[in-house]
Amino acid sequence: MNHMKHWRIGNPITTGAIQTDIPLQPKLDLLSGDLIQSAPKKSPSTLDSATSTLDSATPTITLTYALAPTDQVLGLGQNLGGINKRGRTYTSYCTDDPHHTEDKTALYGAHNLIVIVGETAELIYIDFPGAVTFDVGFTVPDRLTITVHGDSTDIYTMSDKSASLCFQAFRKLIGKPYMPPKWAFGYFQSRWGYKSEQDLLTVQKQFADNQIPLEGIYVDIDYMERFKDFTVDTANYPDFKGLVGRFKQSHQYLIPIIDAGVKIEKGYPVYEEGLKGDHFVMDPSGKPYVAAVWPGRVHFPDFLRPETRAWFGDWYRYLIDQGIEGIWNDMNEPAIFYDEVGLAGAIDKAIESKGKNLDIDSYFALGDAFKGLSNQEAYYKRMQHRYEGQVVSNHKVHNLYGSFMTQSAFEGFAKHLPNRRPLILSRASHTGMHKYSGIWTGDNSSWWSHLALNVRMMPSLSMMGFLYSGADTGGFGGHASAELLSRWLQFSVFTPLLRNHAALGTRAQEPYEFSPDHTAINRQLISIRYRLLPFLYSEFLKAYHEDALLFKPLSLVFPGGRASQIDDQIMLGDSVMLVPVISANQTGRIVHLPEPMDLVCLTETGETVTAYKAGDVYIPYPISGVQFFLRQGHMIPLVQTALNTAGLSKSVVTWAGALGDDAKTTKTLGYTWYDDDGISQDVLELGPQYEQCQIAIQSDGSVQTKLNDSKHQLVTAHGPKRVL
Ligand code: MIG
Repeated sequence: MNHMKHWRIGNPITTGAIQTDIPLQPKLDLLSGDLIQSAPKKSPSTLDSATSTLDSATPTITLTYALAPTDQVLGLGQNLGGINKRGRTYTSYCTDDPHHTEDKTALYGAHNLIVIVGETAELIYIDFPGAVTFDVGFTVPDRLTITVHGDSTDIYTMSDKSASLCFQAFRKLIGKPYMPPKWAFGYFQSRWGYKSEQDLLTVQKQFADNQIPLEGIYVDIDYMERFKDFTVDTANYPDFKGLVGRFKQSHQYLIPIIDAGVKIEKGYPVYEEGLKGDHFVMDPSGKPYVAAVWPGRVHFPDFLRPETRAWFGDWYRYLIDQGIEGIWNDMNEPAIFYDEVGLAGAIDKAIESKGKNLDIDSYFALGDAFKGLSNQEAYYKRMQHRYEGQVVSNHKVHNLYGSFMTQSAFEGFAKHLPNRRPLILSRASHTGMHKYSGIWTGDNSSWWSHLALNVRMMPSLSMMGFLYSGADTGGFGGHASAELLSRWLQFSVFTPLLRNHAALGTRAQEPYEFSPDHTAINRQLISIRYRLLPFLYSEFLKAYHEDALLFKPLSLVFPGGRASQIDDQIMLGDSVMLVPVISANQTGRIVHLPEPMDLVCLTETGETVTAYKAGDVYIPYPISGVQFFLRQGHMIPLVQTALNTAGLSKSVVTWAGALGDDAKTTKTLGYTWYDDDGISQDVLELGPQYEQCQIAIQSDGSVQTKLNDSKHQLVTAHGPKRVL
């Protein structure tokens, strides 16, 4: 194995992503080709050239790799495209763009990790806080071109036998991920548009009346008083603290949203304190920078300053004091509707156009002046941070903003709710933010293609250490069909974050909003999530402690063959292969089985296991129930469902075991069951806590077990159910 190498060009700005000190390679002289000479000269990849335009006004550093035709390129975390990133361009520049269409190159995260997989695996991580572009065989099919938009950067490289070893080494480099509380693995309902306490209570009651499990409700911007952070609209929420308490009595949680922008309003304490403490980012003249988001004009806290993080982090106490144990940080790319200069320019253009005969060019230019007002690069160039003793434009450190906001929240919670794990999500992220929170994948749409995207994105998020993640189930924008929601739930019951969320103005998509039949189907699916929950939590803890991927592409487990090209089946942990249905009007799907595996079909109360041979097979997959394949020799625990995590118990456990259909020989099934108290932070420092569960089946059918003392039952592909 080769060790991680650390290269430095120029005088880079720290990102905070790297937690391990890796000694620097001798100074890198791009033009002499140091990096090229150091790169391996065999397959899969050769660093062909490294060039730079350091003396230009917009300097760039460019690395070019030759790709062999069969090399796969993995990584890039939260972005569009396939699991294999070839054939596309990608941009790391945290962007609030709610239209995740195929022509886009950037989403909310900036995750500059690439692993090229051929005969060996080559890792490249660009530790840089500004824009980076990746042309992965798009312009020239056999070339990977990485362009760093700056004159200085740190670069980490390593090569090893397999991609898995590279990802593990990378995770060690960036540190342990955020560990959510166990209740964060429950089912959450959300909707932008719940207006009042009454709305939340109605949702809670509907779930109860329909016997659908509910762990909590996300509370979107309308709970605030005119979109001001750390306020509550008392007209709609006369007793917020009381409400939070009532939910908690039912073991349910409210998760309010916090936005990055602080409303400019005389007398509003967050604004007044921010001004007094000099906490806001500046414009080029040194005054607090003015931009507009939800509340109208806002200032942005300068989260890159430790003092500002501590100040803003303390404000989460406002919510913690009312019983809140989880939050979601939104709009922290940061999203900007317009700034003063941008808006004035567009208005001037409109005035100029008045009375003019607008032709094809001027008509579209006028429209574009307004349509293009949001999130302009010019705004980020005007925003000035104070970071590590210098004044630096947001553009140069753009990708750090959301992460530092979320670090502030994490530290605020750690201080005011000590030793209790909070649920924290952030929309924007940079590599390294996985230490402080999970992410949701942003404003997707109620489209089948976005369900497919969700499936493909989960492994890449694992690669970056974002283990606690998931998509808006059912889709955020647009209108969900009953079928789409249920198919999406069949996948999302496996993602650590399971949240149904929808945008204002879209069709209601709570699980009971379609037909009585669909209510029953969705109840069943969400109930199955709770049967799986201890297993999911165990796999999560395992990935946490072992720096492993929670979701993996098939290519990592079955390299080389056809399986390595598949991106609508993924592995969960070491034993489970997920095979979601991701298109409309299907009653099943074709599955590729790289080896013999057993199909597990779950209902709310029962399960069947069926052995399959290797190869391509069509499996019926009805819209009710949950199915997946289990690798032979493995077993996984299933518990009895409950209406929330507080109601779960391990006293009765059904093991789904994959023995195949050959019962003649002695076989042993095993499972390492990780668990902890599910809530305190310090238990993680004790190291992994687990129980080795083992069932040996003799050729005469007799069973020997090493299990804890609860009631167990084993379900396998053949023979009667064995109660242990
Ligand atoms: O511009 O708070 O991604 O989940 O519902 C929209 C309203 C702002 C974007 C988030 C979405 C949330 C919405 N927010």
